[in-house]
Amino acid sequence: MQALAGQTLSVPPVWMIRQAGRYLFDYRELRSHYPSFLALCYTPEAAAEVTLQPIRRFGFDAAILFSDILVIPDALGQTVTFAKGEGPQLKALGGQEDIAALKPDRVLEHLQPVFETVERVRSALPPETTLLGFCGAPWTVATYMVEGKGSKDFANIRRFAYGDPDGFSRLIDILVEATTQYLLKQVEAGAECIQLFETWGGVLSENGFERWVIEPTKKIVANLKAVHPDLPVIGFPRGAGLHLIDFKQQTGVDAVGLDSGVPLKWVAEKLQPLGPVQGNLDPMYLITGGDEMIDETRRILDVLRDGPFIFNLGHGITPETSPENVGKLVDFIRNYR
Ligand code: 1CP
Repeated sequence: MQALAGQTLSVPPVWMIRQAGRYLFDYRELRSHYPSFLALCYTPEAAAEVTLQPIRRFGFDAAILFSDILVIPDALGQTVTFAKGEGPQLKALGGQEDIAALKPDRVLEHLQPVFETVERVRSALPPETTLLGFCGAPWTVATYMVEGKGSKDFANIRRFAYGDPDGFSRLIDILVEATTQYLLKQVEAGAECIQLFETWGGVLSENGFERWVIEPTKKIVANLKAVHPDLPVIGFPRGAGLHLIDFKQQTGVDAVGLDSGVPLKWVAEKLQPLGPVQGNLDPMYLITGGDEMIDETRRILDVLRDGPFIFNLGHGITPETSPENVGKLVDFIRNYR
């Protein structure tokens, strides 16, 4: 919370995207008792336990709620399944009738178990550990709703957004509203900071990024801050490149998450003076381990620790990650001067 408020700390705080999950034996064991991934997400006692596992093991400075960005389409009535080894599957939205059939009114009721998870985690966490709530940003969530699954070229959604912007904006407006309501409830339940994951922001044209990433994010941030002026919001527009400056300045987010490709000298000169940054170790270094992982971590710390900074990965931990390397990384960060 201090780093998010703009303080430069001698030891930067650290947490990791996907820190809870498949690389931990304890997670796989617990997961095996649930019929589906979403069933686990909607069982507060279990989801709280998964959130806490990496905190107990590694002592991260922040816990991230265990859930998924795709609970929003699920709550809107577009059934989501996670087939084993294949990632998410949704019945792709076919047109305006499908958008009109979404059910924004039932979102909060459907997601009630998530709020209970947040309450349970907050009361179990040490007071010095920040609890992060999160949500997918509208564009990224819409990619799954329109493509029906993860995509390589995002052809269907780009055709929709570029060819019928007014029709597409109806979907984005529904997502802005649902996301706002959902995040406000997370905060009410005990989330102290919110991260917005814009994983697929980098596939858009310049105008597309402005209209479908910056504009909706700006609305959500304004909606949240209207109720909670001091709530810190982290935006993570993966692949945004040179858009990062506009993203920071125009959306009103407090901090910006960096993917592993962003040049750090540029960040230190142009972006970090505008506010805290978070990132950006390539998660593959958690698999290589060794001197390579430590050298790369030192490089990141050396460039970014003279300003407000939160250590993180540039993308999510992969299932093959060795928990031992995660422990070594955290030790190195905590002891490096
Ligand atoms: O048990 C399993 O097999 C499920 C694997 C899994 C897990 C552990 C999925 C399916 N989601 C999650 C948890 C998750 N997802 C968290 C929990 C908290 C934590 O970080 O520890 C978070 C924050 C997410 C966010 C998420 N889900 C994003 C944004 C972040 C990112 O990695 O870019 C995205 C794109 C998703 C969609 C999703 N959910 C699951 C998968 C396999 C995917 C990706 C599909 C694809 O690549 O398109």
